[in-house]
Amino acid sequence: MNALLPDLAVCAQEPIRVPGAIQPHGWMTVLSAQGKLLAWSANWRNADRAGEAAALVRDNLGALQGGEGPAALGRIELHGTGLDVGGHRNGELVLLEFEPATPDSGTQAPIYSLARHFLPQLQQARSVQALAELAAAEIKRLTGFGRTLVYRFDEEGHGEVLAEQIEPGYDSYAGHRFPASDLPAQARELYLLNHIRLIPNADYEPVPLVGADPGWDARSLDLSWAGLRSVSPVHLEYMRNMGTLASMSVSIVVRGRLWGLISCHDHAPRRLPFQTRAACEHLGRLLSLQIASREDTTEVAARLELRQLTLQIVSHLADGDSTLQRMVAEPTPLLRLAQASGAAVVLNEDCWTTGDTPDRAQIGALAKWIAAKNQEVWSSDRLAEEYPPGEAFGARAAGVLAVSISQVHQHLVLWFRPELVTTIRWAGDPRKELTMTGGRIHPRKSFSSWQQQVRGRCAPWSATQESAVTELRHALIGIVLRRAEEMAEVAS
Ligand code: BLA
Repeated sequence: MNALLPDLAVCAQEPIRVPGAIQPHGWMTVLSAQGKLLAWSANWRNADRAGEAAALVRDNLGALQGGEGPAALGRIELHGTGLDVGGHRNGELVLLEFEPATPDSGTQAPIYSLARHFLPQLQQARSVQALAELAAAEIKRLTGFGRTLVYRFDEEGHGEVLAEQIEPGYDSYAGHRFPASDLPAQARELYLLNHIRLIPNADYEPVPLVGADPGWDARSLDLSWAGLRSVSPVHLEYMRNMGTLASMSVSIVVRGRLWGLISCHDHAPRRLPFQTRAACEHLGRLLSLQIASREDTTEVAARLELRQLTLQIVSHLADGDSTLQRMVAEPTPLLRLAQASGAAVVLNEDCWTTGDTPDRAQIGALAKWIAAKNQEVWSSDRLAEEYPPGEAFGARAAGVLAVSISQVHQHLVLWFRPELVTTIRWAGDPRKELTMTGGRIHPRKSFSSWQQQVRGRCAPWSATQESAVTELRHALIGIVLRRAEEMAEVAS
């Protein structure tokens, strides 16, 4: 965003899966597949303790599958202290995680309330927005965090806050945008795999892992699935700058993509028992499925409508012996197909228009420029950035969608959309994203609202609209070919 700032790609280089350390709210013991003690966290009293703790769950390890998150292995009593145990396999290794035991919630277990109350509510919600609001409220109820947010990533990776629940004393981020660089690429990749992380206290000292073999490299141990994994120091600083001591985030994964996150904050440290975390992870999965289903329904309805409009346009043309310029004589379906405010049919040097468009000479020049790209479909929601003469079109045509219907001739249909001036409310000025001191990167310090006005763009052309005009293109080519054959027959 600014040449003076260091390259953000630096952020993506931090090897967050192998920090060689854990957070101090628990203990870790690492065993070989044969049950031999290989490594432990330095906060055990000594190696014997780490081994004793592991021995108490040894009989349960058979249930652990590889490639999955931690499973609950029950509760142990170690020298008078109750510990909840989770474990997972990672290749040849077994990683055991121990946390101070919390009272058992029995049939009040949070997972039951999800099935009984939350899922039926989700199923009744009609929009993605309504789903997000329900999820923000439910996760707040389950966890008691002071602020819970549901945010969605846009095409550029920025996070847009859709729903929020806050307690008094918490700043509101509702409607704000968080820059993509807050969450670098390797973290997004990890969060696609492991759907939940909890940082009970951002002010912690990491606890190193030590090996039975003094030559063992703690940074060789993959902690991708470990709940206790020590997190990036840059992110811890980010949390402290935000006034957040505890945080949890849950991935929203739709069709294999990281769609967004549920993010929870608290001014004070906060721990959550394993059962609550499992319920939150489950909530994330329910939400993800419901979002996918709402998006599919919307998509199917949109496709159906666009197909009907395409038929309307084509049947009108196929009726008489009219040529393509007849399309502008019945502008309603043509404009609705692309949700445009103007359209033009260009056949070589000739041009017919309807609605708000640049003038004919301008369209002619633009058509020539687009035709030279030799693409079947081309679009831009910020035309003047790519085609400087487009500056002169002003607010009435900030974006264009074009289909080319001949490889030989300059035959195009173009749709225009007016400028849509939008205001983005950033949670902190993204140009002050990060600073570098003493070779170390620091995240931004301020999260206060900063407004950016975006000009010169139209509403983005959707993939559904692009595929609708592609379909129209095929139909038009069919009509043109049939005409040519008929002409040939008449001539012969
Ligand atoms: C991680 N960044 C994160 C996480 C969140 C955010 C949620 C996941 C960890 C967690 O659950 O707390 C960002 N937090 C947000 C956003 C919102 C929020 C967008 O509440 C919006 C509501 N961060 C920076 C810069 C760098 C950076 C400049 O700001 C890099 C130089 C790095 N953020 C960074 C890294 C992680 C991260 C490396 C991964 C932390 C880990 O899992 O180890």
